[in-house]
Amino acid sequence: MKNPSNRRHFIKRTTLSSLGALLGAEIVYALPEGYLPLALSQEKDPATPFGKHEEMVVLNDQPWNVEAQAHLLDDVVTPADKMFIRNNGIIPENIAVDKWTLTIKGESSRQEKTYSLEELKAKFSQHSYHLVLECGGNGRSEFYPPADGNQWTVGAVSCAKWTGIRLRDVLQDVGIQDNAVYIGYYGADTHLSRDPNKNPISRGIPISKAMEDQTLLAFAMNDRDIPIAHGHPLRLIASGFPASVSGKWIHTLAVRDRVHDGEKMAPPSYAVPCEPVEPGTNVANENMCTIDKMPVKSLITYPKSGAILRENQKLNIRGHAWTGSQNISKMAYSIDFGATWQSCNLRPAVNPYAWQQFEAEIDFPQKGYYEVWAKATDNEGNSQPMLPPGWNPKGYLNNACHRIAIKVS
Ligand SMILES: Nc1nc2c(c(=O)[nH]1)N[C@H]1C(S)=C(S)[C@@H](COP(=O)(O)O)O[C@H]1N2
Ligand SMILES: [Mo]
Repeated sequence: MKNPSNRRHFIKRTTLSSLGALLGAEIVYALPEGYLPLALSQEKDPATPFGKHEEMVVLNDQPWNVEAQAHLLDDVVTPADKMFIRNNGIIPENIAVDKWTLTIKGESSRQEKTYSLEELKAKFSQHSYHLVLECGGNGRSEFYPPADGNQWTVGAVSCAKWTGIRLRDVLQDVGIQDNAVYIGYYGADTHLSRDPNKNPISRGIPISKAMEDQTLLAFAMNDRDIPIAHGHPLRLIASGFPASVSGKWIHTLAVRDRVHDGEKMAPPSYAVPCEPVEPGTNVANENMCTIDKMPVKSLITYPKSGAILRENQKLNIRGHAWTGSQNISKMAYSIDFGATWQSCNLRPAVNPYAWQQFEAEIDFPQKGYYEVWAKATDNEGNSQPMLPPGWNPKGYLNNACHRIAIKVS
């Protein structure tokens, strides 16, 4: 939480020591400092924000930034209550759905055109896909020297079922000019300063990404209205890129003849050094490149880190793997800190940009402490490093292998 009081620090420490009792299980790993599960918050205001699961972790409440823990992400389709929230500004209030409109304009749009939500739903064919959204800063907490910003651990990722119309179909209906290079979004959230002339964030996607089948203007998530925190009533979804391009509460799209220049579009936002740098380097903005595709990554979602087994008991692990490229081709695990790797069973993706499920049955050679590490490889041959790769000033793109602690006693 932001500026935690001493009192809260004290409460946190004492409650954490009884975490094992609370969860009804022994734990090997304690939670890192500054990591406050909703269940342990003594100041639940409001009760459980946005109806989130009580083990979701609040990293900031001004604006709201809430992450999952690995074991909460076990479902193939992430339910709303276990989906991370990342906000740059203040969530819009009193949304009048029947009056909501989407306007397409910009230098490279053939016309300015406004649609009501009903028109969009009636006029264009609807499509549903399972789509991963991962914050570009997921994993930031592992970089050293540390980077400012929300200290996401592993839980700023989700894969929900999104339903909407294709952005491509709408752009074709409006008509875009040959010199169009980028689509910029504008959402209805308010800047933290409450200055109505400032946008909290206004990013976007290159035209090639806008034209993909899976790039949606979504109005439903998991077969219901999109929850307010996640962009109700209309949201751009462009999976495979950092989730910051998937604008929430969208009312306007600009068809640009240049790279969009909205808030948090230019480096250092969502950008990394174009050439690798040594940790701690100050990098000039002109030497930073905007992130496009997200890297290959995976998460062990069962069991929860800290599980304790009996001797000779086999362990079934499972989780998900995903990539900003096409798909995952190989999934492996190690119980000897990467000395040897064994393959996992891997399921195909239900559609491009959906995460893929893996599982394995593990035999431990003797009693003791183990770490199970998981490593995904995608169709382009990219795989995950065991350490946080490519230090960068803003702490983006940490796709290091996930690991869990296991005790065989
Ligand atoms: N309008 C608007 N869209 C936004 C944001 C925002 O603050 N305002 N945050 C972005 C970022 S940085 C991320 S990671 C995702 C988070 O989506 P979620 O909160 O639905 O998980 O939304 C993106 N879209
Ligand atoms: Mo993000």
